[in-house]
Amino acid sequence: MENIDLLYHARGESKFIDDLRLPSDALYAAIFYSSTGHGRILSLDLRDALLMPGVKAILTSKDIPGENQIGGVIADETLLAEDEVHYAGQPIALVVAESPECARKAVKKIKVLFDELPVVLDPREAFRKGSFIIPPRIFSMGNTSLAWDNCLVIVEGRAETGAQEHLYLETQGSVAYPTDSGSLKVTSSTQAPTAVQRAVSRVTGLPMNKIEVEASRLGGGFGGKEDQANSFAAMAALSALKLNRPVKLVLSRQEDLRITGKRHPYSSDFKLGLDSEGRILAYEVTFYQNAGASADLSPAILDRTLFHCTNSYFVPNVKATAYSLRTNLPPMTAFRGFGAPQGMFAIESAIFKAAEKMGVEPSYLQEKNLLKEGDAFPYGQSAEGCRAKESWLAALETFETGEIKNRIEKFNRENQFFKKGFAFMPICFGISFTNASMNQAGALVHIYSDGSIGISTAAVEMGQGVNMKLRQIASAIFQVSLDKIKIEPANTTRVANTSPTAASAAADLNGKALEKACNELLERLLNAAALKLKTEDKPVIINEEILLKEEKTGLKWEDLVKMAFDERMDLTSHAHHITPGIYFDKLLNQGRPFNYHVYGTGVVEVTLDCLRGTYTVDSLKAIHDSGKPLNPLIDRGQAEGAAIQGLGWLTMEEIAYASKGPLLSDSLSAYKVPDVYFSPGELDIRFLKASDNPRGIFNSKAIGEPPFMYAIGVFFALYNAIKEFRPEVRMDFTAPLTNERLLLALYSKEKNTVTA
Ligand code: MTE
Ligand code: LUZ
Ligand code: MOS
Repeated sequence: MENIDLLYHARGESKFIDDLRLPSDALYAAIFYSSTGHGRILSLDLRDALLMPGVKAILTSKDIPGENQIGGVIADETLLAEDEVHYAGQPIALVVAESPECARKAVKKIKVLFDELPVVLDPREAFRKGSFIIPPRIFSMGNTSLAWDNCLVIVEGRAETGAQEHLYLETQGSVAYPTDSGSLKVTSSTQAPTAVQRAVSRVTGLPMNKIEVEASRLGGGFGGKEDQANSFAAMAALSALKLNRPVKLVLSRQEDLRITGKRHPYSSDFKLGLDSEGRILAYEVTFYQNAGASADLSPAILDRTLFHCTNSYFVPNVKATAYSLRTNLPPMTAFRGFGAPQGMFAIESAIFKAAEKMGVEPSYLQEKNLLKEGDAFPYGQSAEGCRAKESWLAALETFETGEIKNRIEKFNRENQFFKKGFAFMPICFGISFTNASMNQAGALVHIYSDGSIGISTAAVEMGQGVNMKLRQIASAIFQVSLDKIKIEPANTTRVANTSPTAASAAADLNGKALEKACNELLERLLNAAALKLKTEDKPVIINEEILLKEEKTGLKWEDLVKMAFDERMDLTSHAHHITPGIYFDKLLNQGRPFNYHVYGTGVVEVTLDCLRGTYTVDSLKAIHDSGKPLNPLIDRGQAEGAAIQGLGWLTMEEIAYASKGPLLSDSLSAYKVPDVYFSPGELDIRFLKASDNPRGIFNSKAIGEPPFMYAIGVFFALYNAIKEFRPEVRMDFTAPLTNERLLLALYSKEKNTVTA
């Protein structure tokens, strides 16, 4: 893979926050956090901790010069607790000391007394108590109450999905440096430098122009650093400002696991009605989102659940209600898919249940109801350039699914204690921040007098390859080699007022801004070349050479740049891009929120060991619509990584909290993610052919999140395998489907099961 970052990673040369060499006067912070899920702070005793040699200060909410507030969407989150704590892991105080070890030792000496208050961990219980983060959100189309009468089959049920830990390799962290004139420079492992800048400004009381935020690269973010890097940067900044020394705060793995929020657990009720031919006529669904103790990005995530509640199906009558509920868990946050996986899991559960009742295969219903060109989504937008059916048919043909099914049937006839299961998983994912104003980006391009190029955008490289894609764009426009192009770290002093690297849209948004800035410079250079060559015709650049009417002129890229410089031309350009034509009415819940949709069809095969409750994912295959991929190898890596991350969410990744709130799965011996042995035996994701996307950069489509959802097929393939062993079983749709749950499904005499 031609991706310069990978070389640095492989050689251990890439610098992450914890690798930064600090000045000798640097100090280190550690967080003292709540050990209980809910309580009033009766007393906080810092004396022993303050007496420790090396401890410079202990900061509490009283030391905050600005606002003790970091809530971005809703102002409901303190940086440091005041008199009450609302979740185990909630930061209460900051110890600043001469070494990280000293700071952590001192943290252990802090004594706190709580008056324990009732702890609510379950979103339905929070619902009964009326603990809403925001008023209910309802998307509707048609009229479901009238439609039920026309349905031959109606199924109802419940779908549950669990939390998920981001497990980025690099934990959260930040270094803050006091600079000239009361300013701060903050380096942060963040997906959102501008959000960090705002949070630091709010907490310190400094204006944004006195806070420079830089993000060089992340050891993964996966959404976990879209909002939640803010607090740790603000803590480092607060400490640096108070002590007037550089301060580093990097979480240990256990601190990160305990303090930070995860993917939102959801509990959902569904009701699906179909006609005699299996056409879906109506769908009602209610989502109970477990938001944790404060809003964070929950409202936006709730919206995306609603946007994706019908997945890639056309449903004429829909009523989807969503509640965001406050509980005593760490604030849940963005995670690859951003609420869509939870919404899609519910409708796939409903379809599975309907298929059971009708005695057909789920794939029969899935295929029958796929979106067609021009079909309306429940939010008013219609499917344009719809590739739902196209990818489905390509999957049937490419993977010879008929053969797979025959092979599986034969296997299941011949084996008593091993059973195979199979499932299709179509996906449809909308590209754009659902908050229209966030769909903007800037790019700053310098061509230096030696012909080398420096590019700044707000795109943060976190392993997804966006830097390589940006270099490719500039290289294609200027027709210069990749090694002439450097991507600078995202920095708020170079590109300001930016959106996070999120929503899979970084290459789209920043790439489009970059394209515009490069084209402007190219235009200037070509005009200069025409002047020099004394021609009315427009020269072109190909492979660093200037051509006129397809003839070489002898002028090379470097000569042209040098000449333009001598002519005192501006070799810098800045451009701003906004996604055209998107809008959304938040009262009517209608509009055109997405620039375009990504489609695809996954195909999954599993083998279940019915004695042990263990299984292997034999294959995960998909035909994925990535437009005309900017970089097919990077996109394949993204698709494979996303699918495996999804696989973990649905199967082995189980987060457990104690009844008072503390995280039980707070180490990597208690929380397992898929490794190479668990990965599908065959992982074969191919791109849908000839599928240009004029709305994307260079006809590409966003890739980061959509393939995550293929893994939902694994859940239903496993259910099919269980049914082969125990045909009468009727189960809840509860993910993750851990080995324990599988064994219960295979053998439990009790009703862990619900009847259809
Ligand atoms: N890939 C790697 N290696 N590391 C990451 O942290 N984050 C994912 C995805 N792929 C992530 C990743 C998420 S949640 C998103 S939104 C996109 O990358 C963001 O980057 P993009 O907009 O450039 O696709
Ligand atoms: N972040 C956000 C996202 O603020 N809005 C979104 O729509 C979104 N979608 C996916 C991932 N992050
Ligand atoms: Mo990704 S959840 O948009 O950071």
